[in-house]
Amino acid sequence: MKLQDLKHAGLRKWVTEVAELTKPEAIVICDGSEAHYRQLMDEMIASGLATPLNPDKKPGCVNFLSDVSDVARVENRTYISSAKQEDAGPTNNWIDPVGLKKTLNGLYDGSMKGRTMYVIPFSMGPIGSNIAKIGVEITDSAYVVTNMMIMTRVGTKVLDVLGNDGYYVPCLHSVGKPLAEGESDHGKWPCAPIEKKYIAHFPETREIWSYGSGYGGNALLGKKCLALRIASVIARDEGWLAEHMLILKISNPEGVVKYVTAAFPSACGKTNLAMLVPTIPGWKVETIGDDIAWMKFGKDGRLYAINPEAGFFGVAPGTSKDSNPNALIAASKNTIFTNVGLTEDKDIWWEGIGYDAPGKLTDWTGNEWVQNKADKSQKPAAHPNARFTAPAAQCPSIAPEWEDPNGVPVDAILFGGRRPHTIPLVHQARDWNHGVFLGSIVGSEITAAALDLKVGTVRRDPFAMLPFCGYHMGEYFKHWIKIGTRTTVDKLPKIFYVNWFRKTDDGKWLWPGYGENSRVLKWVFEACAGTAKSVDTPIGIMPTIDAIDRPEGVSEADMAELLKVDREGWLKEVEDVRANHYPKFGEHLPKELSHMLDVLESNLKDCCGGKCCC
Ligand code: GTP
Ligand code: SPV
Ligand code: MN
Repeated sequence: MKLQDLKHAGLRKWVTEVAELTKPEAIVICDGSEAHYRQLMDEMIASGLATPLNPDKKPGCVNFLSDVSDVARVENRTYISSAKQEDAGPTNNWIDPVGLKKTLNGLYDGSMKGRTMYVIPFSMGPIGSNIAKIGVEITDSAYVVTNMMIMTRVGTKVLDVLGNDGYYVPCLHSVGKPLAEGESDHGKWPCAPIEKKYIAHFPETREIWSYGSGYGGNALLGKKCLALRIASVIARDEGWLAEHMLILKISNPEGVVKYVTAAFPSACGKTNLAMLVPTIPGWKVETIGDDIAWMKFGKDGRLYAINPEAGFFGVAPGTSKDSNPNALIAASKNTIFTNVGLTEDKDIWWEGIGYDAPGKLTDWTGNEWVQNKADKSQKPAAHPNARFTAPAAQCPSIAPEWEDPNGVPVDAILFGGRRPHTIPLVHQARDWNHGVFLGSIVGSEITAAALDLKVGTVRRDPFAMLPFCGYHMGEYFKHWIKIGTRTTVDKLPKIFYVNWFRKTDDGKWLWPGYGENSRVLKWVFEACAGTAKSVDTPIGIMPTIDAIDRPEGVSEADMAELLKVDREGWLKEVEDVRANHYPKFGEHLPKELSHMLDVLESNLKDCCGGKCCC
């Protein structure tokens, strides 16, 4: 398809203007066909950017090795460029849009020289459904095109829905590495240095301009940029929620179904929970989505969730037959791997895959690597944020209704993060506003999913949306409070706070996690059904000590520790939220939340005066 064949005059004009600025060698409109996918993959294999994997072991799969500066999202180069700085709020980087566009126009000038410019029409959500949002990404990266073809719905069908004048979110992307006459990438991942990377969002005009990075959330612009940062602004205006949440379906042995969404920060277990294989007999978990949920009210006054994506961009390390067999099967064919280790016979390997590295590997930096388990400081073969891009339809646990444009009715919302201490295995909010409070104070140890942060330190990551909220976080809290007033209490999802990541003093996991998390989901299910054994505590509603069956290896004392109200730890939380977290939001902090903080503090202080269970 040629540029002239684009029926949509506005789109044709935008593509023409971008081409004039970026000066590509050719323009290709992506039709979304398998033939185009194959052609692009063959080109990238021929140029040495992609390594084809062993067709007997991983048919249709490739591995890419990225640049060291391009292995994860870069939060300090990500901008919410609203007209007023106040509207971006205290948690986002802000640059005045006029200045930023000037800088970026300078960088985009000639940035696609020697490269093909691809135009990707894509739909977040099933094509043509009334909840879907259309975007068009212009990019000079074939890696981005092929990943977008897995992660979203791409092609001429989207252009048909767009018609002559339909609305789309323009998403501009360049890797920022123009090629001189006759120059090629020579198998080297193209990108710009960190200080030239910009992941820019213009919330008022609903535009995304990304420059200099080819990786994941920085470059696949339908995902974090559109479906979260821009969509959160649209959701605020239209009265719904765009969230960093998995969506799962859980059925009890009698076949009763509940739907659960869960917001955990990056690399904190969403994909794993979404694909969980229960260890308790008769229970079943199926997957609707693993990263993003759009939740809107249905006519019946309940919140319905849809997964706007079509694939999984999942963390590879730690994924094994034991921890997440469904992800391994989903990624066993037609999958793009990025930054994993490769065996001599061109199979994948990564830390935590469940078996030792078979012989010599090529690590993610392209060097020979031989496992040395005695050397605790050995660098990993796979980058800790190595990823697989796999079609959702290939996942054995995918629920039949995963593409239902009406979404699924949400019974429970979980918040969580990596907290080695203080936060119990599970507790339940007393009501919606208490749940919003719990979401607002979520903290988590930083993971390798962001390049520029210190791994392991705890930071507040409200609603797991710290890097993904497109406007003032205090206003976002208010939006959540408001959502709770839009329906009757009985129709609202129940809210829970979970923590799979408690550690003992000698650094061991106190809870085995993964499939064993089904025991906690069962209690959540029962709490929604009104049959859970629970007790009121200063921090909220908690399971009684015998309410959750203990998995092997968890003693009664461990369980008591996991379900304890750590009064001193919580008082420190209160102090930190009061001194360091909430003050950031100033006048934008909803009074309901400061009230909840006061209630929590007085509950904790009074707890020996009656209510206490600790
Ligand atoms: P993003 O794609 O970055 O949003 O990550 P995610 O939230 O989907 O996290 P994912 O499920 O990919 O898990 C990230 C890492 O946490 C992997 O290395 C997992 O093995 C590990 N993990 C997931 N669930 C558990 C758990 O229950 N317990 C423990 N200890 N580790 C877990
Ligand atoms: C995350 O970091 O939360 C991810 C990976 O899901 S990325 O698409 O790179 O944002
Ligand atoms: Mn994510």
